[in-house]
Amino acid sequence: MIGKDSKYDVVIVGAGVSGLFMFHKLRNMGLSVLVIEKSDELGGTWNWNRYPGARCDIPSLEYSYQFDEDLQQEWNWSEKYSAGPEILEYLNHVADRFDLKKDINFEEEVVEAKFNEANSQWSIKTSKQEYQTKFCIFATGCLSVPNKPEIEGLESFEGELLHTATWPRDEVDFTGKNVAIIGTGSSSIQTIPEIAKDVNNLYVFQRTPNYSIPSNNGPMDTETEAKVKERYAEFRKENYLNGFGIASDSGEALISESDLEEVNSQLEENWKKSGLGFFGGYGDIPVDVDANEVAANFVRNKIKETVNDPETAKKLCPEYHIGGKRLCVDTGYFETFNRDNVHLIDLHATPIEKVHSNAIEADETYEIDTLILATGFDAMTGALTSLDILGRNEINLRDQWKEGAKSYLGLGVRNFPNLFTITGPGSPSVLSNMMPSIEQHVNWIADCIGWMLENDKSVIESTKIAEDEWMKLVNEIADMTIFTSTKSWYNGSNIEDKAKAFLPFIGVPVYTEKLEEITADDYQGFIFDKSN
Ligand code: NA7
Repeated sequence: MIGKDSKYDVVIVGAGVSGLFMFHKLRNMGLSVLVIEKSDELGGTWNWNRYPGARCDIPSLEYSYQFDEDLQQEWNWSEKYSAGPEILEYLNHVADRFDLKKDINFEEEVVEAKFNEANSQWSIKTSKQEYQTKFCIFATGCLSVPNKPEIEGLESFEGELLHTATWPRDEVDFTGKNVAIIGTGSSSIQTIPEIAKDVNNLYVFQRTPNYSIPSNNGPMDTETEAKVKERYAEFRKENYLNGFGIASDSGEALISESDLEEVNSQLEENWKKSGLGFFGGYGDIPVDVDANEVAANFVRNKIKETVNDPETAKKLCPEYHIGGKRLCVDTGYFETFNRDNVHLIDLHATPIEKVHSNAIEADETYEIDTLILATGFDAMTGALTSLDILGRNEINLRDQWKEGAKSYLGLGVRNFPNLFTITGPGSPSVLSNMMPSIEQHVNWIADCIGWMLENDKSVIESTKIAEDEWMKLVNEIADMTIFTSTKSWYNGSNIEDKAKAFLPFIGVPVYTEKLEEITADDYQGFIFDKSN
């Protein structure tokens, strides 16, 4: 057991996809590193979100680490889109292969991180003890703090209460039960078709409908897999050059410059095979409201063709711009509403009045055994503002971000020296394939620490001007797109009292270019040891 006041070069918070790789990198550099993980298992998102139907919406061949050629050659995914348990198995395989588990402190929660000006060290206070470290890295993910809605009477519910983001390990038996689910985001869209098979009745409480594209998932096509593996490194590089960092069949084609009949036949093809790539299928869908409306209408027509009851179909059709809320990828979601035991309740028409001990009251009172909250997350900042992170002059990050989170490159925050965030606000993160974006940040942080050691620098901090300019750019780019037109967790609108600010950087290639330029220019925008 590591004792109180143990000293490390680096403490990493979180043992998910980013924490595991960060640990591997830094330990290989000869640094003393501790990983602290709240759960008793590694895996982050894939450990917590164990609801039936949990699946990655990025194809398996792209959603995996690329840092080790043997690893990426030897691992075989069973399906085109991997299910949660298989990803968890993969992450455990990686941890075993690189001998990571023994240096992770499980079941320990960080409650405070405090920078000490006198010795430039961080004190990390956990549920169990305290550590000193030079560098502190938050690998706590973008979607890790569940949003629990304030609904009158929720605490009086006496049946089984579940949240998709904190799903129990043991299988939940829905057989013959009356079940309600609140929320119709990606988690709900994935789990509804699975749960509907077992329940007596499933009541879906929808506030805002979502666009969803069929995954057309199936067993991994071994020929495709072999072709990718022949040139895995180039495949990854090519994909990361696309706007959202995922494979895309789109060229530079624009809906606004194309024949409508041709557009519809191309959209049909994209609908069948592209998943999330549907959104980038034409270059102007994300930026031109008229082009966006063509794609949106295409999806609305698909919903109307799929759902038998016209009233239900109408309620399932979103009106906002496609992509404004995170696009979903499903397996039989809209079809599920043709089942007799699935009922859609439109909360725009009649909001939830109250939860009773055994029922939900909205347009009528629905008696239920189980209530599932699929109500999302305090996205992008929640994992950093839900504990006390105290920087220079004991300023709390939560207070510094009160009017909106500001970060430089999504990697560093002014007043918080030697603290790094992986896929923090202001980086492509949730608007990219998380895997390569995580690897990009991990590699950058490791290189930066290496550079500091070589150049005898001990403290790094971003400047206010760099941070302000960076977030200005994030917002200028977002304003050129449809992303700011809709209330979403990208801009904090799903959490009451949260500052409404758009947080992800849109455009992986531009981000990458800027990151490389800044780094080559001696880390412009950061100051070292307050000297330059
Ligand atoms: P999301 O996408 O944030 O979805 C949450 C859903 O819950 C969404 O439909 C919300 O409606 C709804 N919600 C939230 N609060 C309430 C209340 N109080 N009453 C009714 N409905 C509510 O979270 P997910 O977990 O589905 O997906 C998150 C990401 O994880 C996903 O995009 C993937 O990247 C993986 P709203 O739209 O706010 O009206």
